[in-house]
Amino acid sequence: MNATLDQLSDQFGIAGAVQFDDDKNGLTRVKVCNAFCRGSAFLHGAHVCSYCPHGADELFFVSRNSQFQNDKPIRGGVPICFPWFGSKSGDDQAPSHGFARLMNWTFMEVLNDGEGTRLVFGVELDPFDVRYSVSFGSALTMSLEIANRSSSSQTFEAALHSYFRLQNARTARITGLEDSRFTDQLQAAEHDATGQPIRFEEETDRIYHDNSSVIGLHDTDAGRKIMIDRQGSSSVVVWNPWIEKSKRMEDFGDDEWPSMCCIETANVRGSAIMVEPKQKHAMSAIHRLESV
Ligand code: TA6
Repeated sequence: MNATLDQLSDQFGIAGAVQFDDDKNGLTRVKVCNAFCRGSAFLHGAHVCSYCPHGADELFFVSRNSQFQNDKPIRGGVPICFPWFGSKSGDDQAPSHGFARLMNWTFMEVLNDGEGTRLVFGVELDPFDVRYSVSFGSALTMSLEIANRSSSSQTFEAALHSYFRLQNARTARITGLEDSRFTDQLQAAEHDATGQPIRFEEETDRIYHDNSSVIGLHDTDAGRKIMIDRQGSSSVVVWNPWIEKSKRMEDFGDDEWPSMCCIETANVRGSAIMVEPKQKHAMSAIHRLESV
């Protein structure tokens, strides 16, 4: 049984720093404001939807057409893809990107100190116990811990599917992936490293493999860059739907593709994780806004 809004506010609310409310669709949201930033996340999917350092613009993109319903994923922010990525092999009825982003997570803990505000969410997705901590500070740190509570080894895929807001995807570029081979998901083709930063000139849907570099998203027209550091992740997914795919997504505006891109901290396909019985695996993403 999930806690009511009053129970959440009584147990975890901190005046002026951590507040709970229900959005207009009835989804419970936790809002954070501290010396570094403001932000928010829904208990639905443990879905971070906002991170805005004071004096800067919002980091994340959320579609104006996004649905905020219990049985739908939110289009934007940071959907959690788990325990599989994309379609589930052998089960065309399974939800895209797994169940985690469709579930109502339990709010478990809050810590508000000189470093910022850390929220902890939890959900059980048999045979896994999942804990997700989100720290809103001078950077945004998201850490997904997967515990295998079964007596046999288990394999899963996971991704923190961050939708970044861009002034202009046509002039943006992504560094840190120049030396990594990648799979083009659109052509199902394997490619060697290009040696070049990524630029968006068409629909782009790529899984980069064996990469542990710091990724830089350079939003040239906005004069800002977002640095993405990762721990426990060796895949990176890069996506921009471009013109035609945007038209095919009902929860995404036809004209929104220049205003966003996804760079996803992941372990997918050949980097899927096997966890031994009673063991855990943690994957973290740190997003830090810098001016250029
Ligand atoms: O991360 C890229 C991707 O796998 C794309 O293929 C696209 O489908 C995107 O995820 C969004 O997936 P969703 O199920 O949220 O529509």
